[in-house]
Amino acid sequence: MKNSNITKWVSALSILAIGAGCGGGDEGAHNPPADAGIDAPLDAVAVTPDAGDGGSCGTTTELMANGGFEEGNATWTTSGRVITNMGQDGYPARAGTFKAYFGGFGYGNTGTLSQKAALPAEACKATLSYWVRVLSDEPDSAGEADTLTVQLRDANGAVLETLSKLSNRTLSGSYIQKTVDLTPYKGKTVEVRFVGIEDRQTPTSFFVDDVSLSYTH
Ligand SMILES: [Ca+2]
Repeated sequence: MKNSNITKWVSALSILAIGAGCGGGDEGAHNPPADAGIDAPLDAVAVTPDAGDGGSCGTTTELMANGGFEEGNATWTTSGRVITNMGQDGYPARAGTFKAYFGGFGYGNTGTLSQKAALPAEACKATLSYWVRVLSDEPDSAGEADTLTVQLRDANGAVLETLSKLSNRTLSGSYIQKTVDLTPYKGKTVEVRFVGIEDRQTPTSFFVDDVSLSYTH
């Protein structure tokens, strides 16, 4: 292939990548459309930014309330001991003094934490993010003995998708950020639910802080 052709292809793909933007709103909106046809003349593939369902993506709105847990249990539905300010010395919150703390008991128990939010249909992108730290005394041979599952449920509580599964096999000495694209669920009321389960012995601690569910429009 001649270098000039490569240049044209790269240019065409760059235009597509910019044009796809947030306007498409669907999962994978940041990838060029599969049917765009890179053989098309350059004049034909120029895409207007934010084409599609129209909204610009300039404003971000936070839907989670008390996502950093500093107001204690307010706005969250919980079972078990989850939201706490204990353990600040060795296991501090990522920010402030409160966090969600699953497990750490070393005996069989389950803790849950959930909050619902309505994702507007006009959103051009919706994103869930949270920070998590996992410490465990489980030996390397233990397999996934203790788990923290992040579920997306509908307004009636039915599971739509398991977004993430952490365990004593996914340790992190400091808080790390997890991000999930929830744009495909725009127009729906969803529930984000964390479920921490420990088996009968040997503790694993899952710390969660700064949960955010936001959309741009
Ligand atoms: Ca906090």
